[in-house]
Amino acid sequence: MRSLLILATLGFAAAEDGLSAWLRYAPIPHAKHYHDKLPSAVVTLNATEGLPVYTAGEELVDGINGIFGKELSVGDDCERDSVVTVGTVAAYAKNGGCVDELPDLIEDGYHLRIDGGNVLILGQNERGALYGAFQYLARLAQGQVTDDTLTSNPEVPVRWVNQWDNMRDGGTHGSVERGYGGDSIFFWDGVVREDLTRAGQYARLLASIGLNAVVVNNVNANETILTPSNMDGLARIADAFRPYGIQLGLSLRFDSPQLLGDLDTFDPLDDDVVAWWQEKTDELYRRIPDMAGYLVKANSEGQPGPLTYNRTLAEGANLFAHALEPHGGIIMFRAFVYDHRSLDQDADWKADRANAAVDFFEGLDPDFEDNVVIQIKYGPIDFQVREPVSPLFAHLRETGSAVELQITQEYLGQQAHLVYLAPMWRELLDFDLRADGEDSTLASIVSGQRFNQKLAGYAGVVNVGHNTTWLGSHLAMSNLYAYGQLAWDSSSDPVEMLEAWTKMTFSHDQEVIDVITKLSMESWPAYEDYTGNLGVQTLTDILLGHYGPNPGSQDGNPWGQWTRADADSIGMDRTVWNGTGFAGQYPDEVYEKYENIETTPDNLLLWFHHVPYTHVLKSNKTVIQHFYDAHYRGSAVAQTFVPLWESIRGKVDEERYEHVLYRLVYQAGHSLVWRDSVTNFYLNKSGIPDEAGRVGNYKYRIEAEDMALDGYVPYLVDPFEAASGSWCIVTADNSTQGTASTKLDVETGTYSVAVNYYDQAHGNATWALYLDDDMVGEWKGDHEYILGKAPSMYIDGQTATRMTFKSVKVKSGSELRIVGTPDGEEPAPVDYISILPEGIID
Ligand code: GCV
Repeated sequence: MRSLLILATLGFAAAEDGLSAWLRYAPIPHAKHYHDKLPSAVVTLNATEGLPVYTAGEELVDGINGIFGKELSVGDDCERDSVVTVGTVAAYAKNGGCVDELPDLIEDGYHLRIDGGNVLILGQNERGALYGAFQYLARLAQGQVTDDTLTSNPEVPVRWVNQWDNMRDGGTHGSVERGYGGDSIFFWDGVVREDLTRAGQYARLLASIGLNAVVVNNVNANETILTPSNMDGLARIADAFRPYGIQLGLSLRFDSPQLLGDLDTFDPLDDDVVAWWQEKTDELYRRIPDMAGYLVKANSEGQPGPLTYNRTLAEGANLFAHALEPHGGIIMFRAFVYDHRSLDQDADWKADRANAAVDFFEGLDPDFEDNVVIQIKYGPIDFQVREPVSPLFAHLRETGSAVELQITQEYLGQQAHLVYLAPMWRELLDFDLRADGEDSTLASIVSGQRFNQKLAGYAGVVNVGHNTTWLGSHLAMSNLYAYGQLAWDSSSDPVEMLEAWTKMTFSHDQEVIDVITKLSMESWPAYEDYTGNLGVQTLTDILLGHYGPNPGSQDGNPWGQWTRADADSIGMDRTVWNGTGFAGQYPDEVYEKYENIETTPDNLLLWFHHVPYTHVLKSNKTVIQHFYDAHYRGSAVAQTFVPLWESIRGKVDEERYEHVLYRLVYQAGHSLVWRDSVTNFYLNKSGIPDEAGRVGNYKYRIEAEDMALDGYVPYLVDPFEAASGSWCIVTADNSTQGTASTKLDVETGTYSVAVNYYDQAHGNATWALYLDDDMVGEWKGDHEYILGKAPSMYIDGQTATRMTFKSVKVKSGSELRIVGTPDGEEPAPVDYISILPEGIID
């Protein structure tokens, strides 16, 4: 039996900076006790350096050493006792192993047999063997040192991730579009990076959760990706991926033949265009024989496509399908097709961006080639906190579809807010579209089972960056982990995934597991509560960073994320009888449910219906009171995240503890910004007061514009609701220090002192807070270097921030003074200061 000498170690330092994510292989409690239940040697079958079985051997050596402190010898005798053998089924059979009894494996599947120290890991292919090794190691890392026999096959063949990496920094929305973890790990300055270490590490993480391909560049693609030197660079990325069985995919720009190839057309039916794409595809496959395929965004948000030439989307997709077919590649063609320039809500009550996907794809289903997969965002608009499942999934019967999920939290707090997404994905995957009146969960459709399609699956927009945390936040990595698990097995449970992830990422300590589970499981409902509820969408500023609150930005523009809020009513009427007709795109049972206001669930009410603010929900509350209550409830939950996390201080390494704490404190403050912005916006629109008297009444606040100002001047904020009382103060110019002071009219006692200010990009202003002659604290406006969220230079809901000093001793009649020093374009803005007795949030 041939084997491989494994000498290398993986070189992943134990530093707790997040780089190793859940693959830390950290020692587990009582590690030594397990030594005699573990293998003593590893045997890899027919391993070649740079391919997954070889990697599997390295991981097993490294993992068992890290977790248990046991060094495995590397041998070639799999007959001897206490050996972990890893390889393909074919290699095992060739080497005399008995495979007669093994259950069937499909592509990428594996068997795992654990019998004390004798462990057999067999993959249907090399990648499957590596998945099996990672599965075995994941069990060990969670302390499961028990005998077991299992066979695991992936539910779907397409388990891809998409990176929206630009070729250069300063491309659309930064180096990684909607990426919050730093610069691209693949590209820099228009070319592929020389050092691709992070690309290999990324592939390792993805392989460990069963994923199989990465589209490395932005769907808003650039034709220069196809220059000869960049194709050489792509080949180097593919080389970095290959040891982990991860394949490379590529986003293409539809008009590349014109931009790069000097053709005077990009018509998909033009012979020269067809030949151009074939040649480019052949060139790519010469460099990267195992390339996974292409991803194309066509006729959407400025990206060109076949419609320019009156060709159908199917003709556009098939252009690439034909070029890829000889090489076995697939084309992921996006359903995110809409025209963001011509939609007009005033001119046409029936206009609706949500209709676009089904309208554009209607009738094309039979026309797509077999190697086309339609990649569909989970909802009809754009990764909102709550959307119904896209009805297009029920329309494609012959062509396979993949659901596009977003791990990067574009509209969901951009990793500066904790939002564990698996519960949302669970609900979406379990949603039954009732196609032809039969069970048709989204999971069954994208597995290809429901409509008997061979190609189908998952595409996750991940957008990791150079930051050692990958996504910009340690806790956000549970989303990537869960995405992989769900793509492999759509029935995976959000809590179980989280617990497994926590054990491997942080600790086996039950308190740590309980705290992270509680925080994470409460995070999506809380975020929905304090951002946009009842199906109104997230209410982020959609014209700028998609981050902070700006409910007014949804309407009055052609982007089509409308709420149609006026003085009396709110919501998109998407009924067939009176509205945009969107509800009619669903199969009958679902259509009837959404068409009828009585059967539409409250959490999607405003998605489907336009109602007065006084409309009474199933909960017996009015819409407007629900808004008020939910925003207060959600932001109150976010306040609890901080003490919860603090309760495990010392049980998590200091570096990651502080990193997470910083973000949770920030989130607690920003959730209040959200609460106040949204509730005041709708109070102002509707004129209907909050029954509980909270909205607009903040008795613990001292408005900065009401303080005595020296060097500071009042500033009217736009949108008005992004400032308490609509005003803040800014320094008179960008070189004058400002002071705002007031005499405190509070009883002597211990308080939390909260300062709401604005941390803009383009400057690092400083603030210092004093009580009489004592400094309470000072801080800098440097979030642009700390939080990965979209930077903003405006004084608005994106930059509004709260700083809280706890347990401050305050004397009645003391002078409170805040001194702001501007820097760059940041005029040290202050909104208000709250003197909060114990337990009060305000
Ligand atoms: C990559 C939304 C995002 C864009 C993104 C687009 C898409 O519009 O804001 O940044 O572009 O979706 O998914 O193509």
